[in-house]
Amino acid sequence: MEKINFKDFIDTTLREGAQSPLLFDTKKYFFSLEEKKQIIKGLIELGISYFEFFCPIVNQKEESDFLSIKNYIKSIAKRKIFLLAHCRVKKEDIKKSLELGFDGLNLFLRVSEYSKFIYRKSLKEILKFAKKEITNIKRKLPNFYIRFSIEDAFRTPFLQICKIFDIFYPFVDTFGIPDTTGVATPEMVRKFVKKMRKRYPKVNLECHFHNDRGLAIANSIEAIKAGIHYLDTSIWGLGERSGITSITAILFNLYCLNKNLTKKYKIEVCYPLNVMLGSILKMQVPFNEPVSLTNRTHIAGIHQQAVLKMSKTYEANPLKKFGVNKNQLLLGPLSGWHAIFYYLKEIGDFVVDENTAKLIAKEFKNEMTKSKKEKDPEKILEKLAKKYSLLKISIPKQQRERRIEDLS
Ligand code: HCA
Ligand code: CU
Repeated sequence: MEKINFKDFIDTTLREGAQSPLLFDTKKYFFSLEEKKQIIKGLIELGISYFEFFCPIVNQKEESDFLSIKNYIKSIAKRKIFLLAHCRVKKEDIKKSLELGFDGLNLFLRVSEYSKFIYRKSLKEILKFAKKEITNIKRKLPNFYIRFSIEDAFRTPFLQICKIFDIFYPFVDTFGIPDTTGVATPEMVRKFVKKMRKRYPKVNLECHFHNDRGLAIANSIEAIKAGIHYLDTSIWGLGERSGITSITAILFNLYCLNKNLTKKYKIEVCYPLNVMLGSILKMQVPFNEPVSLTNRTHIAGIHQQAVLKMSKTYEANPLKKFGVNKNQLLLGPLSGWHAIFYYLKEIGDFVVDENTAKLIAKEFKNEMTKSKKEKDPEKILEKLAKKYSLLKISIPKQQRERRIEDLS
């Protein structure tokens, strides 16, 4: 493993995340100002200090929201928070971002053969303009943060990237190497980052991985191991198409790699943060998000039986540390008699022996697989309990609250 140089995450939920198709699927289209504040507050609490915003030139709302958020952050943050504007290499983008008081620019340029046709100016003219702008800014504001990234870096020949980066190497803080189209693999990432580290040892490197191949998380881990300084993330990995790296998924993986890497973050905020986004989008936390209750939900009989006896059998990862502090066994046609026995005794408060539970389990599974509309497992079990004349005991409220497991 190379030396780990990792400094921080750059949250882009309000920029890349706002480009997610989920905002269209949920007919939300954009985050409201209040929701943006909620998102930022949660992320600051988690320990994130860098936030990327749309260049305020995109529309009036982005501009006025940014100004309110900037003030809001001042009122809640106890440490320095960096607000970065995602800008094209264009006069109007840069000028507006400077005027509004951003702490830095995340400049991006497309040069790959798939996108270079979109510019009206020649590449030579654009580079000349960029160099002039960047050196001017740095002369006037030496602490102003500047990142320069080349879009679609993993489909752009390395030497072509170098030709451009060589120009900006003395002037910028960070080089961005985004996998815009999600084509990279961990091996490509490792090699690419190593070459970049060797050629540009004095700047920070930032990566941004799209999840088109489902490799965003694997690529992110590899990039951090190979020595990058910053990684772009969003809550749930929200972003264009299938999104980017989820902040909670990468924190979870870094924790598994080496706990020290997550020391400065309040990782127990991870799950509540995912749930918060769910309440904004009116959706469940995605089933493939590692920091989710789905990842603590057990369905098959053998799994439920094992979890009831020893949860570690199917719960290997320390999700509790990330705020997932309960688990669920869902009753259904795949449940075994153990889960049904447990449910009848511990949740239904019935007096029941193992043999009766086995008989009830058999009937329950039959009922659940019949193609009838009524499939509420709890109602079916109540009905069966009645049929078997099970006695219900009443447990005093205080006693119930003293139970160790959370049965809510
Ligand atoms: C975009 C593309 C981008 C930019 C990343 C960057 C990408 O939506 O404008 O500025 O480094 O994936 O390349 O998100
Ligand atoms: Cu992107």
